[in-house]
Amino acid sequence: DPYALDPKRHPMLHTNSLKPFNAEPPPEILTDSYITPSAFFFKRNHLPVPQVDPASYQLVVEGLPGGVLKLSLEELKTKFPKHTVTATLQCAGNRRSEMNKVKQVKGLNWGLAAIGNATWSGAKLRDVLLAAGYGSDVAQWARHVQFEGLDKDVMGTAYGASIPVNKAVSEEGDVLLAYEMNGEELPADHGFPVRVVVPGTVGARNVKWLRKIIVSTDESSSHWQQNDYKGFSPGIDWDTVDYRSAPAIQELPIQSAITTPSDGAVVYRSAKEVTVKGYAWSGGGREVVRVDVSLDGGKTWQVAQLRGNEKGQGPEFSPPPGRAWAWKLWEVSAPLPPEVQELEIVCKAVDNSYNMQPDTISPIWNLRGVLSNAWHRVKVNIRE
Ligand code: MTE
Ligand code: MO
Repeated sequence: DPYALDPKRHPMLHTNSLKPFNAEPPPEILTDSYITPSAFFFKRNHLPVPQVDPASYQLVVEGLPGGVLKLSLEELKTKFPKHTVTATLQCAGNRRSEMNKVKQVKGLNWGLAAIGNATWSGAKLRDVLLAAGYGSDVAQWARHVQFEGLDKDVMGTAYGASIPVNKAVSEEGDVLLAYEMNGEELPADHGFPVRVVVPGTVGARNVKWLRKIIVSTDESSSHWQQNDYKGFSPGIDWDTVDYRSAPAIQELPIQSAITTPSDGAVVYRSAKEVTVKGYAWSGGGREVVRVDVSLDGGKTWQVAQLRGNEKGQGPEFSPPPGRAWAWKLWEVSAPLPPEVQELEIVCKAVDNSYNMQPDTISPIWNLRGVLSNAWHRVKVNIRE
């Protein structure tokens, strides 16, 4: 069993698949703290977790005129300044189960918790590429930076992905070769000893158990870059899909969801009030500037209170423009409307480019069930 050495996991996680391990926390845990504890952070593995000896670990950087650069873990930690970034990571398949209800899609049936927010620390990818010989001459031809993991399938093929070179080398891109998560060494499930953290970019490009970095004219040739993690029209089915016709997902669209109350929950009239909580985030460093909440299916709306970041700054805190990598948690308390037996609670977020979520799923339905970001709706029963 290639999964026999996989690490232990928290029993409260909802498991979507055991081998490989894919699991998400109960949604309400996400809004208990701004930083998602690593034990509760969703885990998305395509393959067995590789066993890595930190003493003999080597990170390989290829494709630059200076030749191949090899770095030990110690060198990565000591030769480059350590940076810390708070960034939200979301799987392209987050909220796929809602899309699945409209019409069947192919993929793990994620709920709304395939997302988490952590502080990541490590060397900047930019610094490592510069040390390896990246310069203006390379910028003339280089277009992509490819990553390869140490995790392999039965054929020996490693997990791989790539990002545009501009994102990789930009001073404002904040791409990390992270060796810490939430102030501790990376847990095995999250990529020990080194993973790429690409803030604002879909989970799939945040390659874990990083073995190799390749500066290239081309995107990664891996299955996950070429034939997966792409969006299609609702009219495309498995007979007509052409994966070459769509770009690989990189920056994710605006997203929000209600973590509590849960769908089907009961509130008592005697409580007089209902409190609604959730998360909101947008890709590409775009900042969430507003979350609207409705208790009547979208007829009337109120503006939720946004919770700022972990340093105690309130909602008035703003990250540098274009570098809003972390989510906003939000909350609304409202009196229970009289004479109704049921609430249909809805949320929708707005980012600083005024991107908004679509109101329904059908127009964004796609055969792989990715990019599921319609208004989130939960029904709640009121009991006397
Ligand atoms: N990196 C490797 N090497 N192998 C993987 O299976 N899964 C990717 C990405 N990086 C994956 C990987 C996907 S699809 C996602 S959503 C994120 O890791 C999940 O990161 P997490 O498990 O730390 O939450
Ligand atoms: Mo993912």
